[in-house]
Amino acid sequence: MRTQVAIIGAGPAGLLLAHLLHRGGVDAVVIETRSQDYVAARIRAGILESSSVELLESVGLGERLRAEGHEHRGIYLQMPGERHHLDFVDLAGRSVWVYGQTEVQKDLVGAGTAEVHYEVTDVALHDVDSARPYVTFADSSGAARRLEAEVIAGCDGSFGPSRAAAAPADFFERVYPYSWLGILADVAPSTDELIYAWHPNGFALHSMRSETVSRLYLQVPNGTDPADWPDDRIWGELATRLGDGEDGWKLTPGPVTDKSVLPMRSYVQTPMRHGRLFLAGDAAHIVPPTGAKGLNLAIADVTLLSRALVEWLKAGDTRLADSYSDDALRRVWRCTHFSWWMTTMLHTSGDPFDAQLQLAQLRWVTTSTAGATGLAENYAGPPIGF
Ligand code: FAS
Ligand code: PHB
Repeated sequence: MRTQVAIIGAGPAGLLLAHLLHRGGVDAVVIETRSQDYVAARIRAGILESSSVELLESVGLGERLRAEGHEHRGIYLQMPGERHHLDFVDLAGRSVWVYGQTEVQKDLVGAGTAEVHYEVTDVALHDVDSARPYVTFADSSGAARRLEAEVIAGCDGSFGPSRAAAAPADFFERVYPYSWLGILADVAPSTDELIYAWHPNGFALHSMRSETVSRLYLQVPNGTDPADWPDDRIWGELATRLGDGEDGWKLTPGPVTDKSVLPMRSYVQTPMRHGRLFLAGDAAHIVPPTGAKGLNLAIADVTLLSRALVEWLKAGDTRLADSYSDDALRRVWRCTHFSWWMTTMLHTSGDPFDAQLQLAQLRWVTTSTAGATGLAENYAGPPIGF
């Protein structure tokens, strides 16, 4: 098999890259270990920055988003006895959109612009330092295949082979001493916009997917078994941490349809390129989801990468390809810092000094325009390619 760009991974980074390259007249082939149904059903991110929405709209992927997504002006920050609204549009001139990653994935598959080989195995990258890199794998029938390309894009997330193939590289990692227990529930959200709550028992987040589906999270110790958290225990703890009963506010429970535990860590691998192998999305970096950045960073990476590869493979101009890693890492580090800051500000450690520092930060960002603007600018996100 031969193509111009071999893309490993059919998550949002891989599929969006294939879509953008198709629009730029560059051929690509995507290979994916999981089945199409499995990838489509994975429950992941829920928030799109304005710049992500504008990008998706600009390439014909915005119709359902605009029709079914929900624009939010901001978020609530909560401490025991007080809830403050931060209006990102007033503070930073930008909103965010609630539109699940599963929906983005559905729109990307629906675009029909990517050639994807699902359920492949034994994927290996070869000669990434040469002018003729290639990927070997077994296709879904078990037949050995060789995909020759001019460039390989590693969009295979945190457990794919591209990270190692991009070595030698520097990597930076921070593992947090807590995880998130996340639920999906068939119940209307009890809030109009997201609530991020600090509580002595631990962090809680009330998000949503639609008018009838809520998405909520609880800080839990690492290694928590979801089986130890029956639905009524989850709803009880969410009610406590989110301030059920305060100022007449009620958290309405409902049937839980999905329950999972997500460990929290920050990871950045630099550079995001090695020879003719380019990394994008979770293959290059992981952020704790407190800043709602993971999916948006993947979108920003492949927007830059697609422009670089079109310039290179269509016009022979390698300047954007040569600066891709530095260009992408500016946003990656900005978002890595913000995700770390939101995480360490909102998750309790049991240390009373930490707790006072966290409350002082929260009081600052909820009472000072300067503090609130800083949070708003980062949460709503910088323009792509800043
Ligand atoms: P992805 O991991 O989505 O896609 C990588 C793809 O590569 C996968 O389909 C995988 O099967 C495939 N792959 C792996 N190895 C391969 C191989 N050897 N060969 C071929 N294919 C291979 N972000 C948020 O903003 N908010 C959230 O609430 C949130 N929740 C999350 C929950 C979980 C459990 C996880 C893991 C992540 C979550 N994220 C969240 C982050 C998430 O949204 C990612 O940022 C986003 O999926 C990044 O997209 P990709 O880079 O495409 O990586
Ligand atoms: C979600 O809706 O899944 C979500 C929203 C905001 C976050 C993390 C997850 O910070």
